[in-house]
Amino acid sequence: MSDGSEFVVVANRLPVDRVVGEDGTPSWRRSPGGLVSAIAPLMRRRQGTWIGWAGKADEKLEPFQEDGMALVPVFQSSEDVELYYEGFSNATLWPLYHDVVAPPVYDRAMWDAYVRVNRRFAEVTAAVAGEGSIVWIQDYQLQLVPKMLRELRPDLRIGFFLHIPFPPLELFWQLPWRRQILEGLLGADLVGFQLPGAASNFVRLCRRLLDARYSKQDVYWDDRVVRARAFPISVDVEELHDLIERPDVRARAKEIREDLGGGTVLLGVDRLDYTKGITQRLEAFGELFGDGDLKPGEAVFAQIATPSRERVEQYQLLRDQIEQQVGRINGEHSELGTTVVHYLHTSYDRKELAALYLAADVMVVTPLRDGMNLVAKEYVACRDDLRGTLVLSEFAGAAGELGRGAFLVNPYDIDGLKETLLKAIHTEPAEQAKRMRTMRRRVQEHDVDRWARSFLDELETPAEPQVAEPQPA
Ligand code: GDG
Repeated sequence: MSDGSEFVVVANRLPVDRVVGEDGTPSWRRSPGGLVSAIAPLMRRRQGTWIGWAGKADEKLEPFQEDGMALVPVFQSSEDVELYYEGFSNATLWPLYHDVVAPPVYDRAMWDAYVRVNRRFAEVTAAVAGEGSIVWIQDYQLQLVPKMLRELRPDLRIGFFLHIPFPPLELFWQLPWRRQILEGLLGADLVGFQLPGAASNFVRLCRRLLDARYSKQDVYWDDRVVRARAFPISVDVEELHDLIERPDVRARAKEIREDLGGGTVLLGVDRLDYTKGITQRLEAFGELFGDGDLKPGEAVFAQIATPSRERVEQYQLLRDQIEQQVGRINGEHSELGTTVVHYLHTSYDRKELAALYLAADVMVVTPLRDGMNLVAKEYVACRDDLRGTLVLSEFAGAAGELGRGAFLVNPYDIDGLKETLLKAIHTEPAEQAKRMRTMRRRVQEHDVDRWARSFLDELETPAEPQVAEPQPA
């Protein structure tokens, strides 16, 4: 065991995607996104290993090396994917943790699959991690792994980070397996959340549900101290800076603006997900034409909705709903040659995304609940010209950091949303610059690299000795 990895990341997915070349040969390409680029250098420096599913059901793969990282695939059968991933992860936990904006499904077969697959992840990790090494487990699909892993390997230092919100007690209480999930998380030494409020929800639940002793954000469990802390995730500022410096990206941004007809460009970029508030923002935008506040050609909305979880029923329903809505808004308000809403149900590469951010006058980010929302931070990171405005939901984690520069909005309040969109559209350049500068300072100083380092620094710091007797439960 001693020659195993000193640093292990465990996530549902491996950080690579399979690509098939023109001659039909398959190969791997590093997945885009901040998490991977923040962790990849750490992995190389520390002889790291990443454990996760390669993305194809029923396929058994041997460990392999890619991009300087050791990758260890975890098997998932089609049934696992259906019950553990699409089921318990995305039809139970996802809606429950996002304010139950859709009804969570409570199904015992899904739960059994969640336990089974979490155990498989724990076993693979236990076999790969070197003596006393650091293990960092990611996200809601793997909340039982910390406890299962600790039972197998008490020598490890275990961290867990939740990328999505952690619900208040009143909602979490619904979950038939609430105790198992909490105990699962308590197997970690450090449980990280996006926001301090989520860490408090967790500590409060440990106290109320498990009678655990606690002191501030520390929970005393099994003769150990489990720290609950907030680490707001961020974006790879350097990667985005390099993208927007490219002449082809600048040229593409100009072309997009011309193609959209020269009016004010509003942009939404989201996975097609019911938590993202896509229908609310389109409704508000459409009504502005009905009210006469906007005229076709004056403003245009480009909504990119990246396909996501397409086999989960709620996602299919949402897709139909949005397509109908876009059809209705365009049918009512567009004119020949001037469409008011451009809806694109597809995914783009990072260059095209950067060009879209540069082309947008108003970035509209209106989730009903979101752990953080990286799109908002990416937009800000791309606007070195200090132009553009951000309309941001109060219910996005990012509102805590960007609230002073963004136009904050309650996405459930359609009139408020309409007013805010108009305000954002009509913001003078000097005011845009002032707001953008405030937001950019925050994002530049708190990038994803700092996020990863601060989590790992905290994980590697030994727990403070107990000074005062913690409160009884
Ligand atoms: C979860 C939490 C938390 C989108 N379309 C394309 C594309 N994207 C990229 C964006 C951004 C990422 O996907 C989406 O991140 P978000 O944070 O906005 O949302 P979730 O996917 O729900 O992420 C969230 C996050 O985890 C991190 O902790 O902030 O709260 O829900 O980076 O740019 N990327 C490419 N093509 C697309 O079409 N390449």
